[in-house]
Amino acid sequence: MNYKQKLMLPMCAAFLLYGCNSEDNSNGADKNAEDAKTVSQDSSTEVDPQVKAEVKDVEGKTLGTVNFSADENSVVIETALEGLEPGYHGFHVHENAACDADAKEGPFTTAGGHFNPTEETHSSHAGDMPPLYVKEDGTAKYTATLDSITVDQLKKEELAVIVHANPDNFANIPDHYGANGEKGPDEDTLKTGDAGDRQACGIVVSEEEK
Ligand SMILES: [Cu+2]
Repeated sequence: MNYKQKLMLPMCAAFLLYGCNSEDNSNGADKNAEDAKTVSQDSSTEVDPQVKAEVKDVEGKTLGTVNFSADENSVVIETALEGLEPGYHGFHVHENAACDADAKEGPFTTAGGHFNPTEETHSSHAGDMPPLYVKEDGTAKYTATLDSITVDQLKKEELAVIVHANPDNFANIPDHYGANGEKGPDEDTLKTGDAGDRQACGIVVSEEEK
């Protein structure tokens, strides 16, 4: 190979590369358009309006917000709350978008029972969420993933989030806890998990309604 031949090789390679590149560019443009399509599809799921509930205590003080967002076939629940009693609290989505702290039957009883469209026993209610754990300083940070409720239901059904005073036993009272000849959980336990009074409430609203 003489000097000229040696010089020609990289030039040809460069030409081929360039030729190849320019072809690639036109394909690349299509590919970019495709990518843009994919991205806009992705962002349309991202901008899919989230659902939120601003949770307030009986005095009307805001304790924080509960966020619901879709993740494939699940709902991700995220919240940071403050001003609660330390320990575990029953935490549910209830069937009415009504948070009346002065309700005759007791604070936030206007929210009704747990969201339970399929009429299951407690622990299988669509509105049942894992309990909320509140730290000694009265704050709670919480993330849970559920496939028992959908963002669509949260958007459309006019619901509320309730924080209860007591832990939730999910109606799990084994028979050997029966007292006075009565065995197992009573009707109230089966319905509510004995989570007690309602300490805070937030109406579930879709971002698109705002
Ligand atoms: Cu509840």
